[in-house]
Amino acid sequence: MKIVPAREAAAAAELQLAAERQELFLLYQPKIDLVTGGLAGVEALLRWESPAFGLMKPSEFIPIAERSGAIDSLTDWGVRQVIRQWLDWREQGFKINIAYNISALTLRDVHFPDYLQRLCQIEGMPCEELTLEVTEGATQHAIRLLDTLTRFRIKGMSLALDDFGTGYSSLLQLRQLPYTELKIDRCFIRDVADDPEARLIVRSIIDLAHGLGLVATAEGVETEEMFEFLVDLGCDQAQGFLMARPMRAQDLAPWILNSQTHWREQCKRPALHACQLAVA
Ligand code: G
Ligand code: MN
Repeated sequence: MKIVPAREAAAAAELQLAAERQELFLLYQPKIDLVTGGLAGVEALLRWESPAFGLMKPSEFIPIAERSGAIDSLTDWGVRQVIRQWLDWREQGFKINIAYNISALTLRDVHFPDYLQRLCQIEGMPCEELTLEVTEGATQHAIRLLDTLTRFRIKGMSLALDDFGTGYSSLLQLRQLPYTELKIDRCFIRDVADDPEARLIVRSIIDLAHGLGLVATAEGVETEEMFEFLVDLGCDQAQGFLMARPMRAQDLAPWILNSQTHWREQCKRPALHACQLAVA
C-alpha cells in the first residue's frame, strides 16, 4: 500500500467529492492586448474551498489531485464550467477566449482533445475560443506530449506554454511542440523596470517568441512601470494584479466596461523608456 501523509490522504478523499459538493469554483484573470489595450482573453484559475481545509492553494491541491487520481474529475468539472461560462458571456454580448490550465497527467491521454472537442461541439463553443495552458515542468517528456498537443491544435484550440523560463528543457520544447503562446514567468517580469539584465532576458524571450511565431504574454504585471517597459519591449499581452486580480465571472463584464478606455489610453502612450532601452 502507498504511504501518504494523513493530511494528503484526507485531502485526496475530499477532492474526489469536491465537484459534486460544489466546493470548486473558477476565478478569471484578464489578459490585455498591449497593442490595442483591449481584452485579449482571460485565464480561468481553479479554486477549492472545503469545510475541512478552507481555501487551499492550487499549488497544494493540484499535486494531491494528480497523485490520487482526483485530477480527472477536477479537469472534467473545470472544462465544462469554462464552456458554460463562455456561452454565458456570449449571451451577454462578449466573445472572450478562455485559457484553462491542463495537468500533465491529462495530457498523457491522447483522447482528451477529442473529448474536449465533443464537449465544445455539443454545447456550441468554437474550439478556437479555448486555450490550453501547459506548464514547463509538465512537459519534460516533450515527445510523449507531441501527439496530444498536436491534436488540440488541429481542432483549432490555442496552446500556451505557462511559466516560461523556470524549467530546464524549455528551449527544446519550444522547438518540438506546437505552442501558439509563450507566457513569461513572473520572476523575470518582477525586475524588468529596475534590472537591465532582467530586461535583457525579457526582451530576448519576446524576440524568441516572435521568431517562432508565438504570442508573448507577460505574467505578474504589478506596476505601471512594468507595464510601460513591456509595451516598449514589444510584448504582445500582459496579465497581472495591475490590470486585475483573478475575479468572479460576474465581475468581468463590469470590469471590461469600467477599464477598457483606460487600458486603450495606456497602450497609445508614447514610449517613455525608449532612451533607457537603448543603453540597457
Ligand atoms: O502558473 P500560473 O500563471 O497559471 O499562475 C497563476 C497564479 O498567479 C494565480 O493563482 C494568480 O492568483 C497569480 N497571479 C496572477 N497575477 C499575479 C500578479 O500580478 N502577481 C503575483 N504575484 N501573482 C499573480
Ligand atoms: Mn496559467
